[in-house]
Amino acid sequence: MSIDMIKQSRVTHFLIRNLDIILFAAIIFFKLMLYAKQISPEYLYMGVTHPVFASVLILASFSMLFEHKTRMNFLYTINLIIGLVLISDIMYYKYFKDVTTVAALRNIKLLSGVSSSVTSLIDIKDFIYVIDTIILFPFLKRYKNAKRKYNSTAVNKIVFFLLIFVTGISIDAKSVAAIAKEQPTLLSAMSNRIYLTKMIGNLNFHAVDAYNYISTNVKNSKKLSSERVTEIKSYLDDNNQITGSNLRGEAQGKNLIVIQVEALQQFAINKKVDGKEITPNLNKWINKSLYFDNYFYQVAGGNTSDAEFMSNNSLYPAASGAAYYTYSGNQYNSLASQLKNSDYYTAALHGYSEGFWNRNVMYKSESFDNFYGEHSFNVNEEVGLGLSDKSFLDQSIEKLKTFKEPYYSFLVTLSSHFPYDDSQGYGDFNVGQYENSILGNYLKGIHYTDEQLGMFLDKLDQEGITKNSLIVIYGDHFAIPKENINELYSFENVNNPDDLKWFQYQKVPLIIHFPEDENKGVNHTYGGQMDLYPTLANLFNLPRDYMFGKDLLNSNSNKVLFRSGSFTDGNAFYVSWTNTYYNIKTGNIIPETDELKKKKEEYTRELGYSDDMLNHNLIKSFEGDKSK
Ligand code: GP9
Ligand code: MN
Repeated sequence: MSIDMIKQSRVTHFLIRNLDIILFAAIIFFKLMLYAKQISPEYLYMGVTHPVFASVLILASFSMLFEHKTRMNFLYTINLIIGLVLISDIMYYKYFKDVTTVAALRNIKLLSGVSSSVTSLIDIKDFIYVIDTIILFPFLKRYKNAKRKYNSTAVNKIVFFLLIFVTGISIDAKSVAAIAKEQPTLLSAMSNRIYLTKMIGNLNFHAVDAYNYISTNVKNSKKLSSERVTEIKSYLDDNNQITGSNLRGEAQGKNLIVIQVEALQQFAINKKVDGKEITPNLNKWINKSLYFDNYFYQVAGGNTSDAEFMSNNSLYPAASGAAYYTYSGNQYNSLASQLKNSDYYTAALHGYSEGFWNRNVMYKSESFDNFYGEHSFNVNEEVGLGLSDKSFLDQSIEKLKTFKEPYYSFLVTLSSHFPYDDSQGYGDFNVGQYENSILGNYLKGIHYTDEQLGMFLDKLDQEGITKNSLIVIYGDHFAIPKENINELYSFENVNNPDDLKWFQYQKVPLIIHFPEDENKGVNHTYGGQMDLYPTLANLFNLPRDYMFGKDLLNSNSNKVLFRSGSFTDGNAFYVSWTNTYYNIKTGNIIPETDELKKKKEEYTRELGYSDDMLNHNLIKSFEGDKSK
């Protein structure tokens, strides 16, 4: 027999001996690519073949460690499990346009309202993910009982395992590293799970999610000492002492309508471009409202969801990732829960995918009675990221009119979303020299959203809703990212910008409109999104428990603390990444005084307290202690 023939027969023997693994790999690869296609109806990113193939290699590599019969059982079982996971993922996707996570499954009870809708989406075609396990079953038995002349040695098994495993891991690592470079917080914040799955495949997504879930739980498994718990509790008791009665209960019993506006950055307020106001409607409403012009966004890895989290709980964002994802199973003392205790109906409204930022789970944890997400709206017009602000706000008014009063409605807009490139949707707004720049596109986008907000607010007026409602409007976070900040500086004629100057542009407007335009004026108190809940607690005469923020209407503190550890007290600004202090008035760098050092240490402790609150679900323990 020639050399070639010997080689040929060896290869044939190798393929026959490992037919089970080859078949398994082909079937799983097919299923994963079919799933990838189903969640990317518009365009399948073919780069996903690499991480998908890598994830199959990794799984297959473990089978090399087993004897023939065990190996068959292992492969068959894994194939069945993956098939069932893909069926559940497809059902979840069809309803939420999202991917299930451990946290979502763990909080499945929180999704009870939609489980029937999700299961109603089961389609017979989806059983393609498991049909092979039925067809292959008889062959499995025959192949398993077939006499084996060759059983590889333990060394061979380990060598083959390592070869295949390391190959799979290295291909996978390359794909995951690329996505981590493109969107650094995505793997920990899991804000856009569908995008992540499209990039790295279903198995890798679940591996990342499982890793996040386990690492958070391992980190939090250490029980807090009773001294630490007592220290946190006394800090919070002290921080939540009532510090005044200005406007206390002023809005008690009234409806509360909070509108979180996507990327509403303060620099656009009361400004013109090419002689025309950028936000004429907000400017008009500011003149008949209480306006806070030193109000900062304090978001971190959770971006928009952090803005919601802070505004509704007065807890700092997660140290990494998104609290809306990592801590969605915690108990909260949220604004909705407190208003519900005062017999309010509470609803969150947002015209985008319910699973984005894990809102469908988190709003339940925040005790909202209902969440009107994308499926609750007629997506009859899209501007920017999805349902147009115009259509969202028009439809939302009709919903508000059906709510049992008093109600708390938390609305989150969408159209003015980075990179603000839907110029057609935004309509004509001349931005002069800023045309075709991020800044210029933003001005168009926020001008469009301002127009819709103006119509919404005027309609509330016409419907008589403003007469017995408190209306709160604020921006969720910056609009112009750091990489485009020079466009903003040139628009603002800022020369020699430094970190202090950058921070001074990280404000968002906070507008509080009272019935009959009462209490209007400009309040210069330095504050941030952490302070909204305590301020509303004062206005609605709600108890103040477990809040880290201050009541902006009854505080002489100008403290604003950011997740990065940076802070201001209204006179100095501390920039944590350069460990530098600035005098706000003079703009000069100043030395660290004992007083500033003490504040820095106190504020660092405070962030730690908030982290422990989240990591150890302390509100649940504190509330449990109360009921004893
Ligand atoms: C998505 C919208 C945008 O629902 O809130 O979130 P962002 O990308 O701004 O964090
Ligand atoms: Mn946002």
